[in-house]
Amino acid sequence: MKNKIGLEEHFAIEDTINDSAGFFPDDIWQELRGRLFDLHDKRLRLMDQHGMEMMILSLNAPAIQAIPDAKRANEIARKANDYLAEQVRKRPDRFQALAALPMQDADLAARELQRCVKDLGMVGALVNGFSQVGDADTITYLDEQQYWPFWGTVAELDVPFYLHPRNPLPAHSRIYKGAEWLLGPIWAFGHETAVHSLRLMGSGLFDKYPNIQIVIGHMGEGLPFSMWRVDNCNAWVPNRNKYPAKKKIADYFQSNFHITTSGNFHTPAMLNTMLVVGADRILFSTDWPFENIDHAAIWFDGSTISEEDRLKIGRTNARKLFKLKD
Ligand code: GRE
Ligand code: ZN
Repeated sequence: MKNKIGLEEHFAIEDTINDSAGFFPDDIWQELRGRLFDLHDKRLRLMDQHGMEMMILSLNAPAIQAIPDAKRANEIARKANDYLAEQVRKRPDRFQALAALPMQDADLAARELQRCVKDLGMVGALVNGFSQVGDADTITYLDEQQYWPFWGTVAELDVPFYLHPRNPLPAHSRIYKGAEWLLGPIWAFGHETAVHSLRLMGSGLFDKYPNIQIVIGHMGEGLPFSMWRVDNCNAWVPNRNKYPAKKKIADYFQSNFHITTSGNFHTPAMLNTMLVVGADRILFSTDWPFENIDHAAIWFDGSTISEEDRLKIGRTNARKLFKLKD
């Protein structure tokens, strides 16, 4: 398929590059490091080769979310956002941008989002899971009360918010001790992000701001497969595990979430996701540079879905969601 758009596509700056080391052997890391810094060279060549018109770019992980000092987090976020906006200005036909945000301070985050959308022309935000705040061991999740005014700004600006994975802190990773191979994108990323998404769905946030759209990657971080059970678990037991939100969890999943194919190039998973949320809420992405553009594109272009759905997932859903102009 020609003219695909991807929206989980990363870059890095000097201040954040080392956050992506450690997930890969040294020789692969050398390649990845180059890919993260590169925007206009190999990246564009591969996009051309594999029918990708556009990448909606975002900073690597966990980056800003792992800078406990709010002032410093704000400084690095602004630096990354200014750099990204400058790069997008060179090729607005091929690149658009998601803002990095200092969630250590909800007010600063709201102001930076306003600046990125209104002054820099960004089309949304991408945040890497929980944030470390004040010290490295104190963390916040985005359903917590201090973030509700921030979500008001997201709703008012009407821009999508990508909830991207990060690893749980070592202190919260006992389950992975002795089985460290499960950390990162293999399993821990998805688990962490799925629970964070469920927290948002159950919090009542989407009752207050019904137009907010959260985007999650990796074909929904396991949630499409598990969504029925979340709402129907032990259906014969009344009044248990109550949450503040008004509706069934699946209602929010189907109304307030979009899902990308990043790093999960598997047709059965995509078909399941189509059955749960519909083809209008699924969007092509690669997860470059951590996954390969050719793996994503060759799989997607040949996947057994209708051409109508391929066009939606590959392109038109993204144009609509991010209000991309011609
Ligand atoms: C990602 O951001 O998507 C990512 C990492 C590290 C390893 C793999 C991966 O940050 O997909
Ligand atoms: Zn990613």
